[in-house]
Amino acid sequence: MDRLEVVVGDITRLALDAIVNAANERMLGGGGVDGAIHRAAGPELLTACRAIPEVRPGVRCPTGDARITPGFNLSARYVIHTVGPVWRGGQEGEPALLRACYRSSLKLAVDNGLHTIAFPAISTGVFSYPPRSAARVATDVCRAFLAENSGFERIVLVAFREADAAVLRAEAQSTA
Ligand code: AR6
Repeated sequence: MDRLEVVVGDITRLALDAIVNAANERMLGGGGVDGAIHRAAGPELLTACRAIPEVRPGVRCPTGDARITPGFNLSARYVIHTVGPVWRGGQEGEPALLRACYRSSLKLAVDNGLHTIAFPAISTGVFSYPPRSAARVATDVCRAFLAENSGFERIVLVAFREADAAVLRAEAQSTA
């Protein structure tokens, strides 16, 4: 299915309707791809994140959920912030929560009339989710979504390094 692509590179450079941020529940920035997106978008992104109401103290976006802001200085029009699970061995609902990240981000894209989106490998950095299992979740959810949403044009899975891309491509092919 060629509407699902794997590319290697820096997600902040992509000119799509939305790029997805691997955020945390506070949504006030951090390291990894979150830090890169905030740096590239500029300080208005932090202001926009602060304006998102907390659902409970310190939580703007619960794990598995997603929120949308403009992209400001990015080439992408929007940033969809989602919060992946911290890997704690796999028996604490991590796969369902990671699936929920991809699903809620894609739903938010559709609800906002968007047609192209890029995802980083959510949870596979600081949050330690095993890359191969995470790649399986990402490709499964994206394929199922594209099958049900024929008008959606493009989902790009972004690998930061070539080794990560190989894992994603292997999963994308094995579920084709
Ligand atoms: N473009 C694409 N992918 C990237 C980029 C980039 N510019 N930079 C890193 N990656 P991580 P997480 C890859 O740690 O595990 C933050 O502090 C990276 O190689 O960014 O969900 C947040 O504030 C890895 O494959 O996100 C949270 O507190 C993937 O992005 C926490 O980290 C995800 O790594 C979230 O941890």
